[in-house]
Amino acid sequence: MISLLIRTTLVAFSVSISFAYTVRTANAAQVFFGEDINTTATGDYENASRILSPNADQAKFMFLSKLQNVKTETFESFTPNSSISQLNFGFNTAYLSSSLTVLSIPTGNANGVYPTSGNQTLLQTIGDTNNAFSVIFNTQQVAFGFSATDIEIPGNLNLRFLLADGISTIDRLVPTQAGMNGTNNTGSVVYYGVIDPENPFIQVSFIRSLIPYDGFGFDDMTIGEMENVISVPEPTNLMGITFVASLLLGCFGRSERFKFGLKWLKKRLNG
Ligand SMILES: [Ca+2]
Ligand SMILES: [Ca+2]
Repeated sequence: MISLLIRTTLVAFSVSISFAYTVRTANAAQVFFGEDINTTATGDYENASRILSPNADQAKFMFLSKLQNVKTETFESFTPNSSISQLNFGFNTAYLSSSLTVLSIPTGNANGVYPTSGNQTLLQTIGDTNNAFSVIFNTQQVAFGFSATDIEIPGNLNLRFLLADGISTIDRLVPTQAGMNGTNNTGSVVYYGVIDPENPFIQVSFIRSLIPYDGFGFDDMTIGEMENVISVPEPTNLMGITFVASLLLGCFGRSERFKFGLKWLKKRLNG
């Protein structure tokens, strides 16, 4: 069973038509997605302007609000336009299965690719379909999020999570709408994040599913281990605690037993 919370912003401002949402699936995985569709290009050209990205920003905020003490790779510390194969997340590192270029682009954009933080972004240039690159982690992760620019054809980016057993995989399509029906939405912005405590993973592959030309830009990658996920009491526990609290208040008044009950409740909520 899937419960879906969708918030839609039809026209945030003239150049952004987009949406952000959170999905909680039955296995407790949470997916955070926001997209800002760029409509500033004219004709068939790659002449779009950069746009603000309130929906992608909101998805990123919602994703990060569920995590604590995580580090984000912004690609700002690398030598401009260098080829890299390692990402840094504080004490954690991750590796790229094939080297990619850190594109320095302080202003404007490169065929729709531009950074979402600072001046630099990770560029996956053109490649054959299914020509994936992977991010390989040195420890098991349960959270992964990133922003991307120029994912402008629906269904063109799929993520394959390799689970901790080294065999099982979960595929997750990044559900972009930019470029629907052939519209020129070059330079659109996306944030995608997933938190899946029940399925720790050791690798995420980025798979181009459709059109092989036109580069993708990636920025602000965040990873999280189990200890980084902010836990909240399960609804059933909350119901139980509320029920016990009602009993204490209703049946015992301000007796010694009531004080003991309050102590127990406080310990439970703090623990
Ligand atoms: Ca950046
Ligand atoms: Ca483009």
